[in-house]
Amino acid sequence: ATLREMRALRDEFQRFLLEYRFGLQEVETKIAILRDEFQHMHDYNPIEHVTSRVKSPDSLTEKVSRKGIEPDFAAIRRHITDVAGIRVTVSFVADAYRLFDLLTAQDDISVRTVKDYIARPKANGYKSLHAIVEVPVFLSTGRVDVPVEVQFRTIAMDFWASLEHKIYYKYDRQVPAGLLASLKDAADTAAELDARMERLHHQVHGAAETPPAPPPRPLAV
Ligand code: 0O2
Repeated sequence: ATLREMRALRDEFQRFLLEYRFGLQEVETKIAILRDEFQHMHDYNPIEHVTSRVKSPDSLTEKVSRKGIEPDFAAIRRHITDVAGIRVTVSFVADAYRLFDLLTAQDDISVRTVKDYIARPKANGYKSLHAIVEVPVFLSTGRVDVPVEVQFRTIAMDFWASLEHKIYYKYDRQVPAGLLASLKDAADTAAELDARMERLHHQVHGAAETPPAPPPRPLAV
């Protein structure tokens, strides 16, 4: 490729990632507003911490090759929906669903897919509530709808997932059976801890102080 072509490719890649960064900022602001308003209205903060990342070029190219996706920006846009990712770690399981409901009910957000690994954990024990949402971003060139993967999980689920993630890569995705069984067992212990903490929380604060959950509604998927 000529130098001019290489520069054009670099610019296109930077712009590609920039759109995801903007999408992430929009969703981060929405989560921060919900947190601050919750604190103000209910004197209660359901969010322990929030982390976000735009997928690194390394991990993006690895996924493109692993999934056999055409290496062009349009195909990547279409098939890889976790270029922008935000992880919301909450205190209790009920908070994960409450925040999910509040975010996805906003009328500039559209929900593309939901994977409820809290209700249906993965075979290895992984739990989290995942949603791919699309958020509008307004650029000088017009509106783009950017997909952002939002993961909601409790501190216990996050603790488990971060250790499992390290083990998974340490063993290059081939975790020995004994270790897999121990991890599954640890996931059950984490779930038990979540249930106990939530019961304790209710005992201390009583149902009255906990903001009511929104009315049930069909998932928009
Ligand atoms: P990283 O390093 O966190 O970015 P796919 O994304 O195609 O592999 P799928 O079905 O499209 O899988 O998405 P899914 O199941 O919603 O999972 C996407 C993300 O959820 C992962 O991103 C992880 O962050 C997390 N996740 C899913 N399953 C597990 C698991 O078993 N253990 C742990 N620790 N995390 C999990 P990445 O890109 O794989 O990794």
